[in-house]
Amino acid sequence: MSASVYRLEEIASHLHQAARTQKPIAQISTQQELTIDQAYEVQELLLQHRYNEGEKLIGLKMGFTSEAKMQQMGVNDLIWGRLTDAMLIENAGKAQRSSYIHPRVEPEICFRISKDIPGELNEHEVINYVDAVCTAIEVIDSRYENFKFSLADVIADNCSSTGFVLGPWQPVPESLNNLPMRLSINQELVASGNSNDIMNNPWRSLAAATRLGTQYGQPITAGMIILAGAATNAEFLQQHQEATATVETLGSVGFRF
Ligand code: OOG
Ligand code: MG
Repeated sequence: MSASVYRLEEIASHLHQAARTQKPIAQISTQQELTIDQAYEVQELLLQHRYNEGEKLIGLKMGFTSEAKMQQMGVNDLIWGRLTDAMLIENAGKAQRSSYIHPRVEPEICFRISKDIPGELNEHEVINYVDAVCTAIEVIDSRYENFKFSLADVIADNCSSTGFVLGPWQPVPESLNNLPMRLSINQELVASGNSNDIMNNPWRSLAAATRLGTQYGQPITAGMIILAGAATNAEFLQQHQEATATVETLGSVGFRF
């Protein structure tokens, strides 16, 4: 065990620099103990760096809402992170590979919030606070070496959030259950799942966001977008490759490096 003990703001600053310079850092958890609550404090401090540079909070993301993701990354609890306007990649557009460290892509469902959420809601109530849904790709890019982390590490790192692409908004369907979800790279299918893989019902992921948002003092307000979490493994995307995600009935979305 190393003797170095960093203050929470120092950790936030290291993570911010890692993202800005594309230079990964060692996991915090191998150097000092970080509780889950402290990790969320680091995340808030990290976002403060981004707000200070002019970025705006536009939504939240849920993570580890599927068995596939928990197994791939070796963790076992839900996490949530923050999305800013600077992370948005235009649908069918291009992103700079050089602004990432070791980016991975994953297929997701995204909710658009229609009115301020008053507090914790259940999976039936949340439907009344959403006016559109769409297929999305999340680009995750851990600031830790080898994309390896503990639960506290990844929370502190804003849950690997780095980019996201949104497909055309669709009216809220009768049900979000049992929708096949696919991820392709250069038109080749690399991962497939089902919306049921997201907590048996993607609305539960949004309900969990209202619970965790309430617990950690992060309001969910009208106009925000919420990513429900990936239904499949995330896949690395290389320079000049193109990623496409499809959720049956909701449509497709894509971008390239
Ligand atoms: C953490 C983010 C998890 C998801 O959809 O489950 C996540 C990671 O895997 O790096 O975004
Ligand atoms: Mg994700």
